[in-house]
Amino acid sequence: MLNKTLEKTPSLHTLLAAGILAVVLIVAAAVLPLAFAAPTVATDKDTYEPGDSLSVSGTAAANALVSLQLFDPDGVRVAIAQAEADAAGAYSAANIYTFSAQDPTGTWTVKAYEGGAFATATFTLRGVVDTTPPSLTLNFTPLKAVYGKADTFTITLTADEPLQSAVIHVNQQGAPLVIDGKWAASVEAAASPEDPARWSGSYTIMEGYDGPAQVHAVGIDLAGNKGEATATFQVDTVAPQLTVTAPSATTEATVTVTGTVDDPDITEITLTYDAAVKTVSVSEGSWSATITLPAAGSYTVQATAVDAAGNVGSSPAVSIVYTPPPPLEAEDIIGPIRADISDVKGGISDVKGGISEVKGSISEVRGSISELRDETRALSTAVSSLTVYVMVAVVLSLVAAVAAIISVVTIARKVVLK
Ligand SMILES: [Ca+2]
Ligand SMILES: [Ca+2]
Repeated sequence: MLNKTLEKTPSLHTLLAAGILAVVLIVAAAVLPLAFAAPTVATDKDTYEPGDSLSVSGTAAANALVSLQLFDPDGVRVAIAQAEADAAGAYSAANIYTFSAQDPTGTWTVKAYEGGAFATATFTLRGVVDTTPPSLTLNFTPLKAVYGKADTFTITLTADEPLQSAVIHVNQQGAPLVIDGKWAASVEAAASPEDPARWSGSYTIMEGYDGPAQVHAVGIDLAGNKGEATATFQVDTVAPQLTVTAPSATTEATVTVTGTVDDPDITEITLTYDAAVKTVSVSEGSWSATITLPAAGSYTVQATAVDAAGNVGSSPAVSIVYTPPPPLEAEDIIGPIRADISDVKGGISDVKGGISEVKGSISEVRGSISELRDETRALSTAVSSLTVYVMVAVVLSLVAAVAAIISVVTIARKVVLK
């Protein structure tokens, strides 16, 4: 029994060996974490966005080399780096990766390997936070300089980014903004199925108003930023007013018709007189036309004009009764001719008297010429007689002169000879 008991009782050696093993295990448990510590790793932020750079730091064995690897949410390794721990086991690696807008958002992982062990850290990459309001423009289709009565057109709001919502309001000058408790001028805008940045709706001009209209649009981008845009367009729902003035009765087929139009931008009107149509130019709101009525009868004359917005205005219609004078009798034609012949005869008689007077004058001129001739002859005779007298006088003068010279010479000689 004793042997059996002894066989079942541990020996002193066995107890000693078990005690030593326990001590070694306790010591090993206390020492090993220091000698073979697993590395640690941490990122400098919890959340990054495109443009940010990733820096990590951690601990490892003193002076150990730490391998760092970066994995995106899909498990794709996108970067590797290395860091060296200092004597105290601390390491860091700055800017091991810079995130771009193309990087997938979500949970990323960085792993640090050292001495056959590794540590992991996770962080979040989110998209760029949009704080920029959308830039909006407004367009009208069809685009008109002036929109007229009941014109319907499309107002399109275009943004530089997709919009989650858009509201368009129109304020026609003078028109009520609210009718029956509803926004009278709101436009039901909807996004284009192909382009969430384009929203449009149709608008119908409210009748009875004239002048500029304002459009105000608000668009909200996907991040909730609000953009605004304004535009104006011109409204004219008032038809031009015209007058027409014409003689109520005429005996002439050709008559002059005049009138006015109140719209200073209208340059021509259309004049109708029954089936006939004539386009007439307008100058400073007035117009004048000469029309020829084709036959006797009563004519209805009316002027019509269209303004830039397409509004049509017409003058009141006026009547012209054309009654041509009765046809001419034979005496109506012969009588004036007879009077004309009589006048011509009187004229001829006057001409004859004139000729007679001219003849008398010619006769008188002839007599004068004859008298003049006689006087000329007498004058000629007188001149001839005078010529003889002058010559005799000259000869006598010469003789007297010679005698005088001879006397002087004779006297001189006597003096000299003495
Ligand atoms: Ca934006
Ligand atoms: Ca008008």
